[in-house]
Amino acid sequence: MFVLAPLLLAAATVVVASDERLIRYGPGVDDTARVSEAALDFIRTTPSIDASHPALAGVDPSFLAALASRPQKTGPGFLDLTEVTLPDLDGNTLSLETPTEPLVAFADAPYPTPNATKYPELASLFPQVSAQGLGWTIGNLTNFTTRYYRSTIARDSAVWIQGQFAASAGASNVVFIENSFNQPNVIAAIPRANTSTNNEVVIIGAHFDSLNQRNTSGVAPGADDDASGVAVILQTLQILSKAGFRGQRRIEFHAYAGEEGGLLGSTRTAANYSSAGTAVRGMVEFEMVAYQSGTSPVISLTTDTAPTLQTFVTSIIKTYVPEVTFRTTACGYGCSDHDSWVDQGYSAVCLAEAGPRDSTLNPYYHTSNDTLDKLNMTQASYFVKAALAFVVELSEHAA
Ligand SMILES: *[C@@H]1O[C@H](CO)[C@@H](O)[C@H](O)[C@H]1NC(C)=O
Ligand SMILES: *[C@@H]1O[C@H](CO)[C@@H](O)[C@H](O)[C@H]1NC(C)=O
Ligand SMILES: *[C@@H]1O[C@H](CO)[C@@H](O)[C@H](O)[C@H]1NC(C)=O
Ligand SMILES: *[C@@H]1O[C@H](CO)[C@@H](O)[C@H](O)[C@H]1NC(C)=O
Ligand SMILES: *[C@@H]1O[C@H](CO)[C@@H](O)[C@H](O)[C@H]1NC(C)=O
Ligand SMILES: *[C@@H]1O[C@H](CO)[C@@H](O)[C@H](O)[C@H]1NC(C)=O
Ligand SMILES: *[C@@H]1O[C@H](CO)[C@@H](O)[C@H](O)[C@H]1NC(C)=O
Ligand SMILES: CC(=O)N[C@H]1CO[C@H](CO)[C@@H](O)[C@@H]1O
Ligand SMILES: [Zn+2]
Repeated sequence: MFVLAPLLLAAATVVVASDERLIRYGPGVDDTARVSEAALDFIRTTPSIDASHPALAGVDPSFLAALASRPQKTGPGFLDLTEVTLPDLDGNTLSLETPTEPLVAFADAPYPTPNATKYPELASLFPQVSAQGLGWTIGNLTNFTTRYYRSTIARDSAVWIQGQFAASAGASNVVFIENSFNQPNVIAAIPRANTSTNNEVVIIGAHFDSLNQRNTSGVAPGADDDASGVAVILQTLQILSKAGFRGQRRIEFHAYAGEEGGLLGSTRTAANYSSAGTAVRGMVEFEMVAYQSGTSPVISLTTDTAPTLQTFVTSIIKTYVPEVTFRTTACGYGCSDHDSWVDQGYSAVCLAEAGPRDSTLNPYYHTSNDTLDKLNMTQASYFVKAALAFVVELSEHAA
């Protein structure tokens, strides 16, 4: 069983005032802070933090020092755990667990060695990867003026994704996990073939909210960040559903809300799974996958988390996606939704077009110019191959 990391967890009662948020900014026991909404709004919308700015008066200096140490702010750089402390629609509150030792002992589950001979169906699934289909999804998602999690239309894009998921997976296999703001997480599943074999879940995810960092009320197309990741998980679902694929493990496709606010939707989802005792075999986040700065495709793997899963995913890409240049990159704490899973002791990694320090990173992200015309769907299509290989290898035979 590869359930939870061997961490000593102690439940803690957490009370958060209505004008403050509970932040975790690093893996250590004491790496938490209570920060006012106003100061957090400033932090969320400021690419480079100057700790002496008046808007940051009174903010925990260790939190500010941690933010300043990030390579460059791509993701929020912290986890906002406040969502976890809020009741769900049924009035149940998730238990917020505070680690009693540093969160360095990631679930280090053993993984198999990828073997293309053992999964011959992948060779027939790969030709169905469609660059055009990815562009269609990104085009439709960028058609929402914004997908900012606090906008008045924040829910519309979730409903659109629900419709797309349901068209492939069937409506009964799609659920919302509601958040305190008007943008739920959307989750689709391909149930396992045989309910008596393995109750672990294989997850691929991406966030569907977008951010215009200069003006949160402004246009925020978020084509690369992260409609591109949503397009990858949606197409993976479409291809597997069309083929009638069923593995020994359940496969889930997670579209997260409010990532730009502090991994809000994924912290709540991961805490929900942890509270329910759900075992996760492995989780991969797809975060900005369609911008190609050179003439050839690149896949970058983040190196901050889950060493054995990193080795497995590296090997998946080298085995099944030899067309790409493979790179590794440090992402920094709180850089995307996979960190919400790591925070709950699960094995999770992130795939992207580039790391936050790389000059090849999309220069348009978090602006009104993060649009489809800047992207290359051939580059994005290699991530669908990686996603297909990842979920088939980990679900089909339950090894
Ligand atoms: C957790 O997931 C279950 C099942 O999907 C759902 O009923 C419940 O509302 C979720 N809890 C929260 C806090 O979202
Ligand atoms: C790969 O899978 C094939 C078919 O299941 C098997 O015969 C072969 O021994 C496997 N190779 C390795 C290196 O495990
Ligand atoms: C965007 O929306 C407009 C108006 O509804 C529609 O005509 C167009 O086809 C859409 N474009 C994409 C790429 O979805
Ligand atoms: C389900 O798996 C169990 C354990 O491997 C096996 O005994 C059983 O025959 C399987 N059932 C079906 C319907 O495949
Ligand atoms: C932000 O964008 C909105 C909507 O386009 C606009 O009305 C507002 O003036 C902008 N605010 C700033 C400060 O540019
Ligand atoms: C898109 O990327 C592929 C390789 O991934 C390259 O062959 C192609 O020329 C690129 N297209 C454009 C329009 O840059
Ligand atoms: C978007 O691109 C246009 C045209 O290149 C440029 O004038 C504008 O400053 C850019 N806006 C942002 C927010 O980057
Ligand atoms: C469901 C949906 O909104 N689909 C639209 C996606 O974009 C195309 C145009 O590219 C429209 O024709 C679809 O109606
Ligand atoms: Zn993102």
